Amino acid sequence: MKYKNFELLMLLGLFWAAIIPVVGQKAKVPVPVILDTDIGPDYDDAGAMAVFHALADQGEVKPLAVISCNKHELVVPTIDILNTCFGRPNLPTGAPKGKAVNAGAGQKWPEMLVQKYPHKFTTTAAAPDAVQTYRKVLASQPDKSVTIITIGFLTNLADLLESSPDENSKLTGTELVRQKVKNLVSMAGAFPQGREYNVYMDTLSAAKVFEAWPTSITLSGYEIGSQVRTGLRVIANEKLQGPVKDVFTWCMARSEKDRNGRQSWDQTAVLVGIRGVAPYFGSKRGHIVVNRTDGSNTWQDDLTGPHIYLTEAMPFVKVTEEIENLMMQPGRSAANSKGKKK
Ligand SMILES: [Ca+2]
Repeated sequence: MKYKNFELLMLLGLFWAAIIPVVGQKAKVPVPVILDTDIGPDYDDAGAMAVFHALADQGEVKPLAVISCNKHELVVPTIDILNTCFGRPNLPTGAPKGKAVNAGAGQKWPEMLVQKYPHKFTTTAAAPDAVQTYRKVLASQPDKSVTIITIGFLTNLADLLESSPDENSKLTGTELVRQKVKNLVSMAGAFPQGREYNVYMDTLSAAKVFEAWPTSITLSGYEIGSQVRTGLRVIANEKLQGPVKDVFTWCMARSEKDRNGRQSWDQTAVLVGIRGVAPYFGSKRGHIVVNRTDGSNTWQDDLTGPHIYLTEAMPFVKVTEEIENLMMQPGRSAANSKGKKK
């Protein structure tokens, strides 16, 4: 009897050991996200897409689409390569069809990627209209559920606000955003003031979005990502293979100023868009104000304002470590380690 009681206790112990972590864990609800990128001119977008897919693999984000805000011919092929290598080749995409920036990469790293990895889109122009993709994806989602993360120009979002009812939704663009979007997170601006690339490259779109967007906006400014230098551990990681490591290896070798890692503006926006501001950053509430003549911005403090910008909270070295860890997740696809052109 004594032995049997002991056995029973052991079984009960095992039962609780198995059940307690499940009960104690906060259930993760994946955040539905549309990512909007200019991928090419800088390679932090490649790092940001790695973070995006790593968090999707961990069940923290439900990727809805990855859309280009840049007309350069290799942007959508590059998005396609990364989505494919991370095991999500069929994510909806899109590209601007109207007036938009056309900016390639000085270091020609997208040219290197398209030579090496499979992709079905051979040009950006072959992708569907970005606004149509936004409208279709947003219309299919529950109300007030979608987070949009922009790590490029605000072109598509300005066009989306102006869009008319269509077969996807009877709502105007502004109405559709108000109904479906929970929050917009943008790597844009400099705080409390400055002149930042994603704003000044398409100033009018940025001004329009920041004035008229009908949900809250979280801004990761220039001064945040510039303190987060990633890449050294990525390129030194012998177990890691695939396009993200290739891009960082290629670009860091070609840029003296990146020898200690590349500044990681876009990764900060993806991290915050999916996991939230805390514990990584603090924030300041108010309004961003864009100067339409030169694309610079200022800031007005306002405790009831619709915008926040990120401030330092966790030491930047810890944020860097967290982001770099996510950039080194291997991804789900075998193609990630056996890149080969179709
Ligand atoms: Ca970018």
